[in-house]
Amino acid sequence: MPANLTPQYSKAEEAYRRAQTAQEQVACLEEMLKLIPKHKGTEKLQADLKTRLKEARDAGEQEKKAPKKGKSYRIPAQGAGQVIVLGAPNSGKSRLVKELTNAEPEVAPYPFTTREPLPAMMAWEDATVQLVDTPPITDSHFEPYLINMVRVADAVILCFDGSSDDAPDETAVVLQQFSSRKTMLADATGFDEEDMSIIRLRTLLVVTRGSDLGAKDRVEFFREMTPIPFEVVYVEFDDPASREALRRRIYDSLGVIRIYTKRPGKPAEYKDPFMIPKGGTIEDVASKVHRDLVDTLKFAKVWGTSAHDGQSVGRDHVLADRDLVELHS
Ligand SMILES: Nc1nc2c(ncn2[C@@H]2O[C@H](COP(=O)(O)OP(=O)(O)O)[C@@H](O)[C@H]2O)c(=O)[nH]1
Ligand SMILES: [Mg+2]
Repeated sequence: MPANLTPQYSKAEEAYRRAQTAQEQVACLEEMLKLIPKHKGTEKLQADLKTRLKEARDAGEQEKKAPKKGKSYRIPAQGAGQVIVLGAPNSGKSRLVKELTNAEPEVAPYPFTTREPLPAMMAWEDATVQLVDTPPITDSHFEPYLINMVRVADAVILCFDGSSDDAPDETAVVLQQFSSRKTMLADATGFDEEDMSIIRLRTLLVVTRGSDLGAKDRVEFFREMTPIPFEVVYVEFDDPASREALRRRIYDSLGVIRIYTKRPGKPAEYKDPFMIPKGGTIEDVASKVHRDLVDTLKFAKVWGTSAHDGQSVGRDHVLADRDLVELHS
């Protein structure tokens, strides 16, 4: 992203990434063009947006004439974020979802057990994260709906069977299936800086059967085959401590913090936090509480690590995880 883009612009861009129809895309692109700072440094991006707007308008006309066919799943995001669990057959996707949530996906030592995406909620402390189990990916088997599902998600878990010599090749195939469709499993989520048709998804590589003696070598081999800018975490699902540690890593991969709110004069209740991005501000919290609050907000009081207890701060104050905020309008 070129410098000097405003938070408002970034939000519009986020909405654009999640737009499901050409009509929604048109609305988001118009908003982005309105919000983008008009200077030399953004000229290329402005031109890019105009091209995309024209394409989206054309696609909108096509959609009206011939509605798109093919299966699509729109799984409404819930909790702190939506994480899509991907991988080759038998890489441990369903086992991961089963161990960390209350869902009961079929877990079996033969491939292609999972056919449909299955969302389930994972708890971590007082936050929840939505995990989505998916069908396996191979050279010859790829459910087209996965592309859209991944492109609107917050993050990806890529499962890698640490006990299998085939895991490096099989996992490279998963990466290729996405990269050939302009979707890169990467270190951060958002549009590619150079090319707005490419979307990048923050990815956590989860090495299942991670206590296998050859697991580290297999991951190293994979790393030599293909650049993997992801975080890597080893897990053995038969070991309760190992699988519990995975919860935190998954939550952390979302890059969010928890903010509690209280009403003036009312006691603090540290429950049902609002989730905002790391580096987020008072204004981000206000927009989550009520859309009108962003305009009417005068100041806030903060208790926690980002301020002295009860300190009055402005809307640009940067918050820390588990801060308590009192909004005054
Ligand atoms: N011991 C052990 N078995 C695992 C682990 N991860 C997956 N498995 C087993 O591997 C098989 C395939 O797992 P599954 O989750 O169904 O694979 P999927 O095809 O990716 O959904 C099942 O028998 C799982 O119990 C692990 O960390 N440790
Ligand atoms: Mg499965």
